[in-house]
Amino acid sequence: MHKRVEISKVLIVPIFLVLTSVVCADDASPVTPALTEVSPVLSASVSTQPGTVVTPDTEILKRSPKIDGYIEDGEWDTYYTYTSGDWNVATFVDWDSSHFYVGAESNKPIDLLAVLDANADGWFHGDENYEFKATRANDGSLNLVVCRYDSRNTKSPAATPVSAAEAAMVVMRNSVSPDRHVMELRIPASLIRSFKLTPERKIGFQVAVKLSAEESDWMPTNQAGEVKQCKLVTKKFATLKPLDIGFDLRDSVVTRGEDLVGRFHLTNAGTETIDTRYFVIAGEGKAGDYLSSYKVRIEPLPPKKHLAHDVRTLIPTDMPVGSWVMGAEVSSGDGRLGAALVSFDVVDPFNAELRLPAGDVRADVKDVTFGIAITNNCRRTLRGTAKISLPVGWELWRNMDSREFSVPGRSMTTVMFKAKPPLGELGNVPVKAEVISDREIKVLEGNITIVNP
Ligand SMILES: [Ca+2]
Ligand SMILES: [Ca+2]
Repeated sequence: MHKRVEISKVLIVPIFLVLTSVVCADDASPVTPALTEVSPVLSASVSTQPGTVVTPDTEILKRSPKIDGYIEDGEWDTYYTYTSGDWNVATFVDWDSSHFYVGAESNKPIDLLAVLDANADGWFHGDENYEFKATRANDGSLNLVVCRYDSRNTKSPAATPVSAAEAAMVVMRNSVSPDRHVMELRIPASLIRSFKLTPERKIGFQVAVKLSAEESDWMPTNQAGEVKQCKLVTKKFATLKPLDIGFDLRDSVVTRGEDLVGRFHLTNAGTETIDTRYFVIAGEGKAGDYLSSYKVRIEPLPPKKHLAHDVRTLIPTDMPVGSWVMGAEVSSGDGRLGAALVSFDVVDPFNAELRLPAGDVRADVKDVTFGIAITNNCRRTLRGTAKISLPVGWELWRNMDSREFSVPGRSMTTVMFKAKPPLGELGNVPVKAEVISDREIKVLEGNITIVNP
């Protein structure tokens, strides 16, 4: 009984608050509003005791927050929360295929220090070890300093500021309102050597905050070595035993206008019937603003019985590119039995890239080849038009400045154009291209350099 109560506290109660707003519906029919609070439920099991220790959620979920200085409901996943006296602070962390994200929200002005040991090797030496420090200036504005740990010629690791160009790769936005001080940071993986953001990767990470100006007051620690071993994940599950749940997506990458297809599973691993009544599947957090939600009634699940349900939801054309989360939760007659979170990526239907001659082009060449590489991210065939524009005087082969193309699902093609340079052409030549497909236009720009032979 004690165990039941404990789980109820972290899992059942918060889910209950969410689902009371879901109205009754027939089997598999769309319902609104979507579930929006599965994530706090799953991280609630590691939430912090007030004023004592900080226990972060070391499983970092794939999700793309919007870096605008405002933390919205369902935008981030909580790393830890901390309360001391009348100070309340929450820190947030997420990742996607190209960025690592850190955020904080406090009812008082704070400084923030994030430390990253990208290889999780515990060594703070070399260019996979970074520190991001946002401190308050005298006028109250925040100043971000990005440092790399460099051990060259030193006995202990020293954090050395990176170049201005590298520092500019990190984006920070913050906002201040009465009792609400928010900061959001976006760190590109390309800043950090060998930092490939992939599921199940382990990283060393810590985020510390402080109210005072004293360097010794960082909470929970000011020691670089005290990073937490964290894992980048794309799924989180919480269930009441003996129920097992699973949630698999056919593709973890979908384009706008396509269906996100998945399968939700339930297994009774116990010896008694579980009183399962229904489950809800919906976009979780901000994804709930874009995706339909479903409530499906089910029968109580006998011992050893397995149940699977296919899920299909349209990714609307206005859903921004990035990583999002689907949530699922199962309920019994008197409470919630389990919840799942699964990340997926929304991408453009296609990507296009100019392929220009590598290096300088000699003025006496017969012609120059320009390529437009088109990657179809959809499952279906993509058709469209590729156009090229060159400065006056360039002679395109057969005067052909546009070509139709067709790319099979999930593959790539290169559309080629050949053109002869005008006599005496030297120096920089701007090249412009357009790819039009699926009511989307991508404009590409580049240049080549013509030199004397
Ligand atoms: Ca935001
Ligand atoms: Ca390291």
